[in-house]
Amino acid sequence: QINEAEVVAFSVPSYACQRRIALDHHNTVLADALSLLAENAELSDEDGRGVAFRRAAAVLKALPRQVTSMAQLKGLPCLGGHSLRVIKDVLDNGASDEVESTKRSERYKALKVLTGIFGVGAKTAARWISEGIHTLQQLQASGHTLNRAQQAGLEHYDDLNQPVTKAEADAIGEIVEKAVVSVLPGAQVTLTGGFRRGKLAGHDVDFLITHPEEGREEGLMPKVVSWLVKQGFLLYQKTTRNSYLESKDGPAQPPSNIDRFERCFSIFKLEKQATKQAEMPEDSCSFGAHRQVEGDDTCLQTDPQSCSLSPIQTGGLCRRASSEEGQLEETEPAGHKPWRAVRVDLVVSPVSQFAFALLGWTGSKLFERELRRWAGYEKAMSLSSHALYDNNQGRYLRAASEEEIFAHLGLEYIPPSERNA
Ligand code: DCP
Ligand code: MG
Repeated sequence: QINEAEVVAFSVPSYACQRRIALDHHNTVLADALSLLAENAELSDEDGRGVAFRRAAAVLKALPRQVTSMAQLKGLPCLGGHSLRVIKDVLDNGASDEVESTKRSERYKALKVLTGIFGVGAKTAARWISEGIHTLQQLQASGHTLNRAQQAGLEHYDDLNQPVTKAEADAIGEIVEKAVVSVLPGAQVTLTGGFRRGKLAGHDVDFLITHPEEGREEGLMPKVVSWLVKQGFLLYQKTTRNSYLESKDGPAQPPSNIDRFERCFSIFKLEKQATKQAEMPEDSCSFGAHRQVEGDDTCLQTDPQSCSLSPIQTGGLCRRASSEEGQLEETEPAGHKPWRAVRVDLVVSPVSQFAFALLGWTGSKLFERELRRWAGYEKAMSLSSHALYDNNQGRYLRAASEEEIFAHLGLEYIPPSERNA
């Protein structure tokens, strides 16, 4: 019996950017439950509710021990009534009815399937669902005209819904590096996004490109892209222009989360041989992170729980683990093509903005949101992936490193591996 009066309540600072959140934490079940509700809210175009659940999950991720009683949560920030009900349900019954029924709901499943198409967001998916379209087959039969991104998304659907491994990210990094130095010697490529935070898998690979001499990076993206196209590395690409203009008097544009760097959304064609064997963990079942035997992709994992393939690919089962007596089975179900499609984002930044771009593209998304909220509400500053503007002083604050930006913001420095809010 727990004497509630003796329970020591946890304490956590209000903003996620004040906390150190490693990938591993003590409350996975609770955080996963809240994250699923956050995802469902985001897929339903209810971003406000989504953020509330993300913040609640991020508080649980920051706790030093597993939560065992509601009393421990007293006084913690960001835990609203709805989140507390979900937590209580999980603590009392082992699972939350709301989470379980959401997972089973036709609408959630259809939203997952349709937004799994590159180029399809929550709004488009909702429109299709209202027309009775719940599956890829129904979408194809509907005769809807898809844009170029969505066509590519559909064409490479299975590949793009397989998690990208660190080994694959590194293999792509080598190609991007080669492309970049070929067209501009001295230019530098940095891996950002989830992989910079130490994640072992991601939905895409994010790179930031710069040159140590200001201005030399101008016009770099089209050159890199045409090098990659010429070498046959791109299955799809769309480049957007840099439209950011910094004025001396203040932010040239109202503070916005939308980046204005030269940016390329692409789909890479990655030869499977290019993925280095040595970097693959042997005990993992995520696609690509398995042992290669005689040049074929095979997985030695027999526990379906450790398979990170999405249920879309596996129909809810790890295909490899479902083979008889855990026999080796090939990963690629059809075609045996020697390559796979991978989503890659490239961003070019002038070196004067590099630290801001690096901080802005390392994530997590909630960590970024919280940094901007901290800057605005607590410091009267506007932070973007380009600059930091001090509204009180009426000037931009320069920074050559992420450490300097945290210092400007009056925050303790948090390294990338602890920004997994
Ligand atoms: N980002 C941003 N604004 C955008 C797009 C991205 O601030 N419009 C930032 C926050 C993200 C980072 O860039 O953390 C990379 O975006 P991803 O969507 O690739 O997110 P992650 O890399 O963190 O996750 P994943 O592992 O799923 O790729
Ligand atoms: Mg990413």
